[in-house]
Amino acid sequence: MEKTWRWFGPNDKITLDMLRQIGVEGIVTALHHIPNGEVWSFEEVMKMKDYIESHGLRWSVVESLPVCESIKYAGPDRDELIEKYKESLANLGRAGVKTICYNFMPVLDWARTDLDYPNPDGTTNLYFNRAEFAYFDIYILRREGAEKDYDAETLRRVEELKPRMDKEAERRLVENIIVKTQGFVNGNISENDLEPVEKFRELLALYKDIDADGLRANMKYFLEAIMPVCNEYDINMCVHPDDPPLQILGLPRIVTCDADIRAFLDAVPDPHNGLTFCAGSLSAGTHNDVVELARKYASRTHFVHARICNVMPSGDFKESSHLDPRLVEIVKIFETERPGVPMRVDHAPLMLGDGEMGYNAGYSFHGRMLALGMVGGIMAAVNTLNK
Ligand code: DNO
Repeated sequence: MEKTWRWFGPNDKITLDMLRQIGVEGIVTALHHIPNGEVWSFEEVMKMKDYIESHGLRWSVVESLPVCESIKYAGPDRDELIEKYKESLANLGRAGVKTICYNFMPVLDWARTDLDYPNPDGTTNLYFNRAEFAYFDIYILRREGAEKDYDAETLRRVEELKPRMDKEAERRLVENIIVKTQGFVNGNISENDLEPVEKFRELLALYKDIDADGLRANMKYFLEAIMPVCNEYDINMCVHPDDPPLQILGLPRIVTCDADIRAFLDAVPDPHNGLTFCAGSLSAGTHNDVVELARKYASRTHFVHARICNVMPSGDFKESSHLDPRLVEIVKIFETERPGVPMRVDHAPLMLGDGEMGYNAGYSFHGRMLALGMVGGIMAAVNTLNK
């Protein structure tokens, strides 16, 4: 696999020169300064590409070219937005940047309740506490009928949590779930929003009449519309699975399991319609056998996210080590079947001063560097043993 790294542009504190020193070969980035829905002009694309190349690296993957909400819920301006999306794709294609990661998750891009959960060894991790998430849903968002979506044990934990949830604890939860995890990925809510919960409620309301089938139809509509451009420029689209791969907040979620993946691949049977194999997202659902999924969908995978989660009996989950045996198997599958496919490590712990650096949640330097070393080691072992 090609060793890539998610880099957030020239303002990222982690520089391209640093990345070259640690064995990164390709860059995963986006034009983060261009607002969602606006065209990425050829000039802007080339500026980024030249900048990356002037540092001896290549722009391997776009993560993400964001799909606007209005395309997802089929708003009145969706055709206009799809035309703009096609223009951006054509400009990327002309520039030779041909692997595009995107997601089709309504409203929320990814969800965690804790961004610095302490580990016994002094590092910290991202963490998803199901009871805290349910507390957010029931008592902060006050979504109608929310309790019905949780099992009795989770509801019991929510009540246990309640006395500890003062204003500060609530503010932190809001910040983690809908601000800090969303803003930097071109999400809907940014650090500048004064009423994030209110804005979030309005966004959720846009989906009140859309079920999974409705969302599937909208995804198919979008993919069918862009496939001619992908064919013309040989662009591979790779959808990121829903993170976590569960139904949450009453929203439809359609990339959560084997059947979902099969459905969107079959809906638009074009090899350019593919998958970002995010082992971490898929492993956060106990219904998924993530190694089996890797085996099954390697041929339709155009981009790999190397990380993996441990799900506890409570439904809480946490990132596991990049040396987890399941990840070793997955690396082996892709290294054998898809040599050269871009791979980036993801969501590594904060360690050795990472915490003070103000990095985007999940995107530490030392933690990711160690993870890249681990995954690189697995790749080298697989290649040696395969000979
Ligand atoms: C979080 C990421 C996601 C991912 C997007 C792709 O760390 O895995 O934000 O980039 O969902 O569109």
